[in-house]
Amino acid sequence: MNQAVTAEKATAVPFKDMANAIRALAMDGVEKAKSGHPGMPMGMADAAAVLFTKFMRIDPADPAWPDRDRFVLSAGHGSMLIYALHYLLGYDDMPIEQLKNFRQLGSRTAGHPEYGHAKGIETTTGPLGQGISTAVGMALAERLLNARFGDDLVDHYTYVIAGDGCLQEGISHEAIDLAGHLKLGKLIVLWDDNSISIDGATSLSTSMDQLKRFEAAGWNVARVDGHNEAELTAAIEKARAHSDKPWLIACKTVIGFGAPTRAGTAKAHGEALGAEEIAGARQKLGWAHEPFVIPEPILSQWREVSRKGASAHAEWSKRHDASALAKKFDKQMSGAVPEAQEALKALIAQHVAEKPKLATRKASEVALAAINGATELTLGGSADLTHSNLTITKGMESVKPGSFGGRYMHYGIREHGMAAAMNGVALHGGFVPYGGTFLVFSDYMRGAIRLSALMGVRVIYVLTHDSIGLGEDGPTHQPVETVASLRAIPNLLVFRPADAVETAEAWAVALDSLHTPSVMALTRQALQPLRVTPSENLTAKGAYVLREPEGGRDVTLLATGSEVEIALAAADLLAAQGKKAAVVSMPCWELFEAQSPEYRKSVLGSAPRVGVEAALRFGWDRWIGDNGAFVGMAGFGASAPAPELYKHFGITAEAVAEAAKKLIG
Ligand SMILES: Cc1ncc(C[n+]2csc(CCOP(=O)(O)OP(=O)(O)O)c2C)c(N)n1
Ligand SMILES: [Mg+2]
Repeated sequence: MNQAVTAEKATAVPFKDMANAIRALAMDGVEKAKSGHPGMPMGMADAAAVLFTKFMRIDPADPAWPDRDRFVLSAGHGSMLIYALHYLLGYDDMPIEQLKNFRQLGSRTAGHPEYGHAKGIETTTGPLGQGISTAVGMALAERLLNARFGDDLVDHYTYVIAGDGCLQEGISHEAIDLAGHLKLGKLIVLWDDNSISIDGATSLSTSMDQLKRFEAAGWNVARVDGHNEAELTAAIEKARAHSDKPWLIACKTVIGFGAPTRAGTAKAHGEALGAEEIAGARQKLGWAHEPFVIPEPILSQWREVSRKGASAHAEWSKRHDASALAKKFDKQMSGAVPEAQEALKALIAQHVAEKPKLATRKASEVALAAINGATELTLGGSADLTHSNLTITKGMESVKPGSFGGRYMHYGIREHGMAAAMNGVALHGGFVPYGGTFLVFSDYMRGAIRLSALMGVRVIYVLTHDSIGLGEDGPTHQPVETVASLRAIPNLLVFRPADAVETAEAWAVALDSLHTPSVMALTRQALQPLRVTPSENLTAKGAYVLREPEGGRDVTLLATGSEVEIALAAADLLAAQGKKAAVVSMPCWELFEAQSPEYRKSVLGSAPRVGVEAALRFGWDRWIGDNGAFVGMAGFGASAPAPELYKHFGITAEAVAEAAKKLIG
């Protein structure tokens, strides 16, 4: 009976007041900050109100409930929409003070929604196009888990609000093509079809028929008046009922809806409206309340959403507790892979004993075989370079359209879409995604790699063909600046292992790094075994002394990856001439930087240093110091067999020994 009373009370608040609460908070938040984007939340307030009051299944008291619906505000500039929603829904970390401190230092209400800053923010958005593409990964993870655990445990939707900008960005094409192909039917995108972006009308720059585009990519499409509650409701209902394909619902809206002079214009996009315009909007919308004040009946009806969500959550918990799969499900969602770590330990011992000569891409494949054999949590994939990246291992089935029992993704030739999807998979939880392409093409996915790092998610990039060592494909395919540019991204571990042991160690660290993405920069060409005695995981230290000469050092040779064996050969040449060279392998600069100053000093020593890497010098001065030398690339590579290229560009043991001798004097 209580429920009936609540429901009756709920219907007492007109829908337009529910939506206007969002509009008012968005206007007021942006006005107080004198910064931000009021137009999008005002335009999409009706769609958001319909979505959240009638459909979203979330429990703000437990924002990590695994079977919650996911919501992605792909048009991240409209961040006040999500903050307003979270206040209205009653998230305990989003009191009204947070909205009053929009965009201020230390507040949760950052300029764009930031994953981890506030509960319920499923992903960081703001770089247009990333949200919708990340959502594809979330919707994929949902289907993968559903295939394993059934509707009782996993059966939720992924909703996206995307703007014109998100759909114009190239990454959206990769994402929608992938989602349409796979038939991710529980993905529902609401497009804020307001025909306005920053420069003015979208007709300035596009003639695209988005509905036809999405249809061509295998989506269901619908068109509604984005200010009409009934049309919005019917469209979302239909989309939920027909989950054969993903859905695009084009919501025709007026940007800045309600603002008397700015509505429908680019002036509503990205600045505070000003007191006069806001007063006019309040009048036009029929919203007589003070700034940041939401009357109790409206607030109470909004909070009903959370109460409904909590009871859906409770029902799910009952199903979960009664399920024979509960334990397995919890383990899957925990993301813990202790069995894989054990398997890697055994593999490393085997490598030390057997001393295989392997390309590090091959060593990575061997490591993956151990990992994938030990845990079911990994989701492999490649952007159409599976047999170059060596990312598939025995027994891995491909994920196919409408068929999600496998755990290997053919992402297609869509590097950026792959990286964003992997972010979505990691954020959703349940899988450890890794995906491959050539190292040089990491530039094609840099936007998403940067977000992996900013959000702190465990995504592992398998980037093979890591230098001129790839040979004949030539300079278009030979990275020279790429490793340096990846090292420049904060909170990203860039591994360039030197042999099979270091490669397995790098995988162990990457799997252990729950809040840091990793890059594996791997060779095409075979490398000598270097780590031939048992030891702790030395790659975890970032750099370590591989060879220490007796009686002190004349010089220290620092190298990574394929150049470590060159440094060792140079040390031999120097020894023959009575010069004492230490050799340091530096598989991961970021981890070395994190060691104690004492450890770093003990590794680097006080003798002059030579850096060796088949890449540009950029960044190396940090390690070789003012009086150091560098042997590597000075520009782009060339097309020829790899051994010739190493000679041609002077990356040889002789050249390293020569550089060392000059330093020793
Ligand atoms: C990758 C990227 N490029 C550029 C921007 C800067 N930017 C922010 S919003 C915007 C216009 C977006 O237009 P639309 O999605 O239609 O948003 P609306 O004006 O309708 O709110 C631009 C260019 C960005 N945030 N991300
Ligand atoms: Mg727009």
